[in-house]
Amino acid sequence: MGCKSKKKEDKDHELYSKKFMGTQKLLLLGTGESGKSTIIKQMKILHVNGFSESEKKEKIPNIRQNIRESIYDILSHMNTINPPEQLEKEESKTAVEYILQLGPKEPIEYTDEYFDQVDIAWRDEGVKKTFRRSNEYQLIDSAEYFLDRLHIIRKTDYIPTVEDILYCRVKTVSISKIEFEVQVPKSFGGGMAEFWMYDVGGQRGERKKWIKIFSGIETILFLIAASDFDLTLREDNKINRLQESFNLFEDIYWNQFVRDAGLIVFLNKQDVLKRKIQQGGNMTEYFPEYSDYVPKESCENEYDKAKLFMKHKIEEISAKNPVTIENIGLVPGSNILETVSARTVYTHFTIATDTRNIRTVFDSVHQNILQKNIRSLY
Ligand SMILES: Nc1nc2c(ncn2[C@@H]2O[C@H](COP(=O)(O)OP(=O)(O)OP(=O)(O)O)[C@@H](O)[C@H]2O)c(=O)[nH]1
Ligand SMILES: [Mg+2]
Repeated sequence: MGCKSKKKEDKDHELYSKKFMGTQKLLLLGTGESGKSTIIKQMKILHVNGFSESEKKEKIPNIRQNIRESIYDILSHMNTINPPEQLEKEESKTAVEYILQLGPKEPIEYTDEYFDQVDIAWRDEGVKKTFRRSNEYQLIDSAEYFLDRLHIIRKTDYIPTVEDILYCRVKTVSISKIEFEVQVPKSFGGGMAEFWMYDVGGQRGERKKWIKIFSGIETILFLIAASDFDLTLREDNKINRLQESFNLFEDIYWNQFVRDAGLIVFLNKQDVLKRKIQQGGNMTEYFPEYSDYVPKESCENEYDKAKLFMKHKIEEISAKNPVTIENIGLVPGSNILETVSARTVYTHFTIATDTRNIRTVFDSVHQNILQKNIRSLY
């Protein structure tokens, strides 16, 4: 601030306040399960009125469905993974048969008998081993979280906690919006800024709907699940999930319909990435260039290196010459018709399920947006 003249500061504030009388439209983009809807839930917690008791109760069927789907998916892959896993206890066999025969989906009445069988199966070490190999098949992120809380979730008077709601997985198949206001820091002129944040479905089949809301978007928050490096897509099990995210980011970076929008990348699921790397997850197996990567910044451990590698990939994509980019076609409008001038891409490391982390990250996100808007007015 020190070297800025008073006059210039006044002008900044004047322009900024003018601009911020209008609503800022943010769009969450990213592949399936990258964490977009979780960010919407955090905005409701941080900037609206959180979840009422009746809203919490409404989530019970979804949470129980998460349990049902998780245990079914784990059990049905015990024999399909290579080499297969065996049950540790003979008594678990009846429980496994019971759960598999019910299938993975609603409708089901969640009886005591059902929860007892899930409990027996989940305690079996062979089932746990299959769970630990879940990158070899498709399993929702919250499987362990909910299965470990079975004794609470099964109760008739169970009311979900805010954390349960943040972990609950429901695939998005429509476009939704949350409206909220944020206090503007004094350094940017104070007052309130109004935001509309849009959520879309990220799986391949959902992306054709994206174009409907591209117009008028000022900022794109692009989510990448950093922990996806050892997973394949639900939609196509031959494609690496993290690679799909990088390709999709590239498509969006050069997309003619959103070329004026600011781009902010969230390298999300840092908690899961950290755990995977600490447990021996090997990035080189999936991204061979990782072995030659030497970070510019100093890093203390392998997790830090993995984080920085992903940031570096984003910078690499942003620095590419557009002439060399081909239409990847992951979203409509991604074919290059003209050169798009270089854009600033802000990157944040996030844990979407952690409200404190998201509060801190959004303090800087709002500043990124405010700065961009001040700059674009000159
Ligand atoms: N541990 C952990 N789980 C996360 C994080 N972010 C999201 N999740 C979980 O990941 C799952 C998927 O998150 P969603 O927010 O539904 O993902 P999405 O991007 O909206 O997915 P689509 O609607 O299919 O496009 C949910 O169960 C979340 O609780 C994170 O940072 N850490
Ligand atoms: Mg979603």
